[in-house]
Amino acid sequence: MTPPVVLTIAGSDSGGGSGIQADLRVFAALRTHGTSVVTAVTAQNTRAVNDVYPLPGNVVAVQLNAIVDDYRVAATKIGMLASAEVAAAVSAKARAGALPNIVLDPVLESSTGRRLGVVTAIERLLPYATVATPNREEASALVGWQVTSPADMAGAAGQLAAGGPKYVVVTGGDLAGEEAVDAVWTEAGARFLRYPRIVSRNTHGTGCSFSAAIAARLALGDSPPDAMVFAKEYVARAITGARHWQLGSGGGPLDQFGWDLSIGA
Ligand code: PXL
Repeated sequence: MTPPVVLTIAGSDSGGGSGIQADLRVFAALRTHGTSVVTAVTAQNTRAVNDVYPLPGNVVAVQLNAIVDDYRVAATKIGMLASAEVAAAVSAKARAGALPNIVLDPVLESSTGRRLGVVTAIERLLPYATVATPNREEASALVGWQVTSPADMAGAAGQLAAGGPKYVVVTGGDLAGEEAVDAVWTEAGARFLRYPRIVSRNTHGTGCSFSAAIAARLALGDSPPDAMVFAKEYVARAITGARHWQLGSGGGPLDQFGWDLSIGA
């Protein structure tokens, strides 16, 4: 059977843990065909993001044209938008209706504190997104107040949903506690996704993998709420699979293939 096509619009991570490289592994693991538009090249490893080079807007535009002129894209994940110029090229295609089922991961900072995205650039894309997946820090930057507790996360998700995306999940995996809690906003209101916390130093690319898994499941026909529930479980299993990996001296990636097909069965 021909697999559905998923597109990721994101940054390249030379270390292979996050960005385009993580997204394409997720798409492959979930039996979809991954296509990719590179928005920036980063130089990084498991210790730090050393450099970020946004690509010129026209280089992003020609990649987008090549994909949408030929493939029937079923869902689109948007990650790192490191310049206003890149965001303009992407939002032009979104406005034209060429990017279906957008899952927007509003990437602003690496876990090591390097600035990767521009808030105003992300705000341009929000109205076109079906699902947005900010973490607490990203949600705080977008709503303009500090999102701290799970109740705050639900409030921020609702506020962001009023500005465009029908579904918003604010991830709280960085909050202390025995469970990793995410707040989901759907047209039916707020709910929480919970999973027992998995202790691992290898969590680089968690947010990327979560949003990519949602996009892949949308492409396979899931409703957005089902896709979010699936992605939560998928990422938990991917973290579990890489718990004892030692790929570099710092925070390593997830095992995107460390899951089994029985999820959701
Ligand atoms: O975690 C967000 C992220 C997204 N995309 C790229 C990154 C990172 C974090 O390091 O490097 C390319």
